[in-house]
Amino acid sequence: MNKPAPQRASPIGFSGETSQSADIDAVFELSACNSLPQLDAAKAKYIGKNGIITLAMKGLSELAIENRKTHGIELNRQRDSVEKTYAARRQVLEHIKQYDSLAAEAIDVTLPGRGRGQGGIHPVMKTWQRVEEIFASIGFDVADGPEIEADWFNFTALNNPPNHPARSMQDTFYVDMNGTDGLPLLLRTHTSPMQVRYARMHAADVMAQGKPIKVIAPGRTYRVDSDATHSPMFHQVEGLWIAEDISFADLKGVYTDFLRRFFETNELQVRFRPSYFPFTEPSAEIDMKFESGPLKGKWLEISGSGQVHPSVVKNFGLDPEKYIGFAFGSGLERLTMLRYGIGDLRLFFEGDLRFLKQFA
Ligand code: 2NL
Repeated sequence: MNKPAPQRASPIGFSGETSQSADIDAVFELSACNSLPQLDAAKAKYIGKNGIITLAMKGLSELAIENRKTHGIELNRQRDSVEKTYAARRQVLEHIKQYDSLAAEAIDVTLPGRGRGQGGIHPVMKTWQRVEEIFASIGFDVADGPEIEADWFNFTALNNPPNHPARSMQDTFYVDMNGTDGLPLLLRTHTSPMQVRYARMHAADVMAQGKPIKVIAPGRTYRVDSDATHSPMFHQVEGLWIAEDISFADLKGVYTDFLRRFFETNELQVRFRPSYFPFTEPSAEIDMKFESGPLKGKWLEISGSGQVHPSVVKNFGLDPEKYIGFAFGSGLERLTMLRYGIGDLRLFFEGDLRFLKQFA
């Protein structure tokens, strides 16, 4: 006689013939559930209101009295087994759920920051840094000071006559506020006022200890001027060396050394060409010529300079009969353009990343 193949999915038969237990299927099914709703549905299938085991329990009353007890015990065991499996699987799924949500919230502290562009140093600032380094290495102090100046420091102390065009509204930005002298404050037109301040602060040391005034003043300067070759704000570095015996020969030596180091070549020449500035006498333009490279053979204007005018030395608080020296003033934009071969001054102020990134 052919025995029917055991049917795993069927509950205990009321006939008592089926030895297969519903709880074995339930254990398989519940253990394979991958979500809490799926697990709840599987539990309901067996021990819910109309679950297989529940219905079998309800059917107990229809059994012959002598079978009821064994079937009842068996069904209770099956129900307990389903409940235990349910509880165990539920705990596992809850752990997985918690682990997943923690993993989703986790921050990888080793990842690089998002959306932060890498900044870079502006080419004019690179020049500023190089200029400071080079002059500091040959014994110059670096001085920094106010960009809003008093008339006296910017003009009068520097021998700038009252009728000079630099003092006019067309050339200088005036501030709507007066200084202690009753004259309007202004945006400094050069960094010389800082050197005047520095010289006056150190004049006593010069006289008492014979310490020279040896300083550069780099920084922002302002003039009412705006075209292809002039910007209302530009950068300057001025230098000043005052002692008892500082001459044009020292100026030529210092400035030539500076240029050779700044442009990283010894193949350049320097010449002085007579000029005029109110604060120096005599005055000279410094020209330079590369003897190699793309700018080879052309004399280029690079700086103004001169022997500091005796009245200016006097305004430093020093005796012009005893103290003498030189000053120079160079544009940082001009130095930068020559060093990198930049043809248009306006590129420095437009903030175009295609230009700036080349220096980052
Ligand atoms: C120019 C001219 C120059 C100076 C700047 C100076 C500073 C003091 C005293 C005397 Cl405190 N002179 N500075 C001297 C000569 C020329 O610059 O047009 N530069 C681009």
